[in-house]
Amino acid sequence: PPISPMAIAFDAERLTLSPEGPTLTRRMSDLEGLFRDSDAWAAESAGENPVVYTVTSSPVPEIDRELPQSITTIMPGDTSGELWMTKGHQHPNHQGEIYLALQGTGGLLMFDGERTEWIDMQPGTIGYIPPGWAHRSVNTGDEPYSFLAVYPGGAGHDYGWVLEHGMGSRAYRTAGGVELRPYSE
Ligand code: M6P
Ligand code: ZN
Repeated sequence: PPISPMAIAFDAERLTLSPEGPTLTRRMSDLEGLFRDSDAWAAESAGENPVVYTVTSSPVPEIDRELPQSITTIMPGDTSGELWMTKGHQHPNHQGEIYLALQGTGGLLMFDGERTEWIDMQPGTIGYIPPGWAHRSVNTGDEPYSFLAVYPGGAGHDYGWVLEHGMGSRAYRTAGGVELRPYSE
C-alpha cells in the first residue's frame, strides 16, 4: 500500500532520522574486489574487520515512484593509500539521484563507462548524479564524512556493474589531500 505523507525529524548534529527505517553496516569484508590492493583488503578483513560505513534510511520504502532518503557515514581511513569509500553502484534502470553533504569532507566519484567525474563534497554541497552514471562516495578527510541521499525508490542497486566496469578512477590519500589515479593503477 502507498505510504502516507509524513514528517521525518532530522537531527543535524547527531545525523539521525526519526522515525527511521533500516540501518545498514558495511565492514571491510563486505567490500570484496573493490580496493586495488586486494592483499591489504584481505588482511584487514581477516583482522579487525573495521566498519567502513553505515547507511541509515528513512521509513520510505524502496519501491517504484516513492522517494526514499538515507544518511551515509563513511569512516576516515585508507587501505594502502586508497581512501575508504562506499561500494558504489549503477542504477539498473538509469535514474538520477541527489546527495547533500552534511559533515566532514568527501568526494563523489561518478563513471558512465567512459568518462569519470569527481565532485568535492563539503557540508552544503549538493552533488547531482545524472541517470546512467555509477556513483561512489569517498571520505577524503580525517573525521567521518556524512551525506544525505535522495533517490527514486525503484532505482535499484547494481553492484555487479562496478565489479565489471570499475569506476574509471581511484581516490588516494596524499599529503595535500586527494589524488585521482586511473582505476588499474
Ligand atoms: C547512499 C545512497 C544509497 C546507497 C548508499 C551506500 O546513501 O546512494 O542508495 O545504498 O549511499 O552506497 P552503496 O550502496 O554503493 O554501498
Ligand atoms: Zn544510487
